[in-house]
Amino acid sequence: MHFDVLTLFPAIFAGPLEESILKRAQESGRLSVALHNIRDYATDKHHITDDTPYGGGGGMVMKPGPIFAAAEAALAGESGAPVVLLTPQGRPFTQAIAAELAHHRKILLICGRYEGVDERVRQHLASDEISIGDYVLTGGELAALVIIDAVTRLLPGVLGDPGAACEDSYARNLLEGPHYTRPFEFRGWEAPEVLLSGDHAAVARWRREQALRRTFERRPDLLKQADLTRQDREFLAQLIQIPKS
Ligand code: 6GU
Repeated sequence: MHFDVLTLFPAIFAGPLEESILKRAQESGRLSVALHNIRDYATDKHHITDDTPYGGGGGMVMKPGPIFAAAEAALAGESGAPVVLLTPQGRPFTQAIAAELAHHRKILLICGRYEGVDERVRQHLASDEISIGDYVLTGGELAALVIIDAVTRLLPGVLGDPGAACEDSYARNLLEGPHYTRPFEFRGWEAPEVLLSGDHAAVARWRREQALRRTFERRPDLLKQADLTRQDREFLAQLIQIPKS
């Protein structure tokens, strides 16, 4: 997967891309990220990238010219790559969108600053607009990193365990249940016996029930989209009758 990122602040990306799984994904050739400084595409003497809004009012608006020029340089005549504008007005980012983006070979991410981007970027350059949640960030850079991270871990070979990405929360519309590791007893708090029983079917059932319980308690909205067996539904029905046990 190749990401081209258009930003006024390329240095924001250095830390997250140089650690852990994103670092290893680049080293193994599964991920590449090209950072393009929008300022380098401003043609005036002072490399100005924003201007006051037509019609007045506060704040500044990012000029269309440098963004179009940077995008055209990054795409180099290629067509078909998603051009994603990061903006709080975009569609809410989800695991399903991450999975959809992971099918592409190349993605262009445009980081807007929060005050705004000239509307012609949305209308005539972006093919998609994404928001990472209902709060306002100072710019799209952190959102771009969130998308790069969520997409990269879905690419084949990026996670050590090939099943990890489809097992996790949200892929199945269920939250994960609790995890335990050694020691068995920590400060008087014991791990659940069933996990040490060696009974794989009992462990699998317990984990499933914990995931169902946690989702029911914290995110009941997710249960509507989850793939539930008859046994799952019976367990949930029982929870509704005796909620806290
Ligand atoms: Cl993509 N950009 C900004 N500036 N704020 C956000 C966001 C994006 N997603 C949530 N808040």
